[in-house]
Amino acid sequence: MKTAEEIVAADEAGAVRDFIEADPEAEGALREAASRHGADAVLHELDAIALGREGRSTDTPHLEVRLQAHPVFAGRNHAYLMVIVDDHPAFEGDPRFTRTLPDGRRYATLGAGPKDMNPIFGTLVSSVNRAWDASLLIPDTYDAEIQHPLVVSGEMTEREAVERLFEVDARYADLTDYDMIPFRWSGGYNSNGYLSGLLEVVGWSPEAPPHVPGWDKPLPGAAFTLEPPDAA
Ligand SMILES: [Ca+2]
Repeated sequence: MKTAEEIVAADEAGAVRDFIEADPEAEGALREAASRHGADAVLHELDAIALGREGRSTDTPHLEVRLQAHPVFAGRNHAYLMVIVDDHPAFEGDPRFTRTLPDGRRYATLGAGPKDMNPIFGTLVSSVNRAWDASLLIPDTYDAEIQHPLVVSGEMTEREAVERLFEVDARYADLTDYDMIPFRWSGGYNSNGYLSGLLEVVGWSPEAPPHVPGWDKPLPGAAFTLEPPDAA
């Protein structure tokens, strides 16, 4: 276990939670040392933990996860996620978040679709910042902020919930058969089933957007089994 001085010297935000859990009495001393040394990342983490205890947004600036949908054909919608990190220090210089909203906040999207846009005998692939998801030119027919239940209950930070989404997405092998309109008896899944499956694996069960065929056939957890890139 690291000491408060070591954590502050390295400004190591990732060590703060374990430190406080091991010795709750030492939180004040850690905060005092972090203020003295200008350890901004540690102070930020301490604030996030304190806010989480009050059941409030656990990250500053607030990280926003939005479930969105845009029309694809015949009044049917394609669902995807927009993750808005604004200028949150944990995502500074993060290459996933280079796009900006008109108000300047940075975002990335998570979604899936048929490989090479070939819906016939296709393969379902997921990507960060798919062109059609990340584009602001295609108007959304649905847009709702969603919050992970464990963030609401103060057991997880917004940042953990967001990182978990990207981690699980990266574990999908992009090899499942694609069905534009999946049936229970067919072998494939579509972009909506990808998203409802991803959310389910991460422990998230938001209300479905309207007119999203395939949402009720979530890609099973067994499809998200690749070794995470870090562990390889
Ligand atoms: Ca993928």
